[in-house]
Amino acid sequence: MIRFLTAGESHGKCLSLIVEGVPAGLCLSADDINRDLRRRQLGYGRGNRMKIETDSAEITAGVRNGVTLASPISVIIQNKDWENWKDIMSIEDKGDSSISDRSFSRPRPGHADFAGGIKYNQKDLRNILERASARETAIRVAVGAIAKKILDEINVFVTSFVTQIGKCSIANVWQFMEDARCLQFKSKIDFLRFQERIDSSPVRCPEPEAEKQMIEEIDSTKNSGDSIGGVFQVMAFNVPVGLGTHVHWDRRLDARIAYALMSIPAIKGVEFGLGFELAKRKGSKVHDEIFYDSEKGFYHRTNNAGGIEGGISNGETIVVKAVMKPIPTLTNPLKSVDLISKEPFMAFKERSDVCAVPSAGVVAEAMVAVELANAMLEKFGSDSISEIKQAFKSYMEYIAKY
Ligand code: EPS
Repeated sequence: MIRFLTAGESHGKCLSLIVEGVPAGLCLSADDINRDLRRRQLGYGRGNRMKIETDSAEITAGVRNGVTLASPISVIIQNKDWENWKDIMSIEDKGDSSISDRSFSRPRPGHADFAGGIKYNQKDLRNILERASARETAIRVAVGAIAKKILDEINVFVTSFVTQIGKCSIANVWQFMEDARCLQFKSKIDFLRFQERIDSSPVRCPEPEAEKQMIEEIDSTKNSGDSIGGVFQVMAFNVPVGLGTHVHWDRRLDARIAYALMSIPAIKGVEFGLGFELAKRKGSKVHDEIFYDSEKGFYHRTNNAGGIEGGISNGETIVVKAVMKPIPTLTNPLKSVDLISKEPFMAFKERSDVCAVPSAGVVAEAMVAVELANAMLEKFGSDSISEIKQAFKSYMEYIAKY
């Protein structure tokens, strides 16, 4: 079972990760992590922070000669912006009055500032902002990249794309998914080609017309001093039937994935397959009928369930969407109250992103990958990659003969 902890403030020295439960014998290098770190930094609508940072992972434990040892792995990502903040964010008490230069007490509606300030008895809301910041998601992407490496061993691939920004949405998500189904991703190279097609779009949307409208939407939002959210879809390909279980509430695969996605800052809703659309349809128009073919075995012709039934993967692509609310830091701020003077004021404003939905998709891939890797380790063993591959092989032989 993979367990991880992260530490780090947005403008602190670095972000740190300790991840436990990664099997022995997995080839792992910083480059495996850096590829996804770069993907998270991209996306139309990001603020100036991404021009400062070039996120890069340093593995400091748990790997020897490029191979995991089954011991805890630790990873660090330096914050380059720390140079500009080291007095304000100093760990040691320097008695420096400049610390108050970046203090604030006017919470931004929609942010953790207000509830966090009261809960932790902090008058300087920077003490809440720094940890609540989505900067922490960089290190989540690092743990996700390790989980993806585990999933690679059984040819399971996870990616995402943006389906909606503001009112602009992709017209035919299902057509795009059908194209992807046809590719089948027999190898990682096939999969990476598909992923590059998505990532080549500045908003990570593979439909050119929707992409154009999304970019215009972000531009007009920026011009009006506002922020905007949207929806992304995460897909996991080649997931075998039988990950997760119906037998207990906290082991259901969809429940675990939903929890993991809801833990990402600004995510307010999650849906699998047809999701909320299911409410409008009759059962006969929803459930994925089951077929058998002597060559391909059991299969479905539709995937309205999003690849999970009864908390168990059913052999189809796992399809899950999540909605991200608009970022709370606004250039034209909303009304707030100063927590010290209790006087009405406009909320605090600081450098921020206008839209971070394309990046949030990459973070969501990471969280889905962690949950899938966990379900995989639970089913096929978790001590060494060779043991897992052996168990996986015999399970697939069993399915073929079932
Ligand atoms: C982020 C870094 C942050 C923000 C953003 C995400 O950097 P800074 O605060 O220095 O601009 O750009 O965080 C938020 C939007 C937020 O609400 O905290 C990053 O690395 O993704």
